[in-house]
Amino acid sequence: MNIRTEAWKGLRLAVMPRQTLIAFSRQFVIAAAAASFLVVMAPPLLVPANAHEFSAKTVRVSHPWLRATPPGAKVGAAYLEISASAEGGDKLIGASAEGIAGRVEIHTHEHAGDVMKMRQLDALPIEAGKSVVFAPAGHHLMLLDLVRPLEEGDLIALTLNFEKAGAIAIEASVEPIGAKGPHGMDHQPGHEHDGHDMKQDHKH
Ligand SMILES: [Cu+2]
Repeated sequence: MNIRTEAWKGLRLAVMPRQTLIAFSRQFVIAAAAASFLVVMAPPLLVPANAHEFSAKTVRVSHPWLRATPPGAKVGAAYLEISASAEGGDKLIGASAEGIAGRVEIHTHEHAGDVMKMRQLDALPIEAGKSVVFAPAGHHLMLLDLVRPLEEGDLIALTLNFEKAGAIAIEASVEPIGAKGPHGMDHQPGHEHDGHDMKQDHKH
């Protein structure tokens, strides 16, 4: 190898990177375009933002869970948080648990004198920029006519129906009997503690 050849190689190397860079940036532009296309093409419904969030339009459902039920129990309850972005509110108009429960109702707990009673709600508005927490002793989704017991560790498919966002399919984890929150937490995330704790009673 003589010095001239080495110098020529050096020159070629000095020129090469620029062409490579141009080729590379062209590829990058194509990749970026493809990526943005994928984002645009992603289905707007049923996209879990992460394992415990599900959203459509302005609505987001977070940390859904249910309590395990004893053998033979015909009712169960699901808890979660529903929030609406600042862009617009929505209204929960119904829910279902295909293959799990005959029907699902939206319930709330209310003081009636000294006792707390469950009351069915036809619908529940979620205001823009606000969230509604479903938690033990408060709002809950009541699963009626359970086909089988809810067993700890199961994942249960539920569908929430919203006036504007339409159907949002979610998966809720089954937590132990007596659990007060998902994943071993002592409360529903987003829930403001009101200090009172009532006996869980889902008899109608
Ligand atoms: Cu209830």
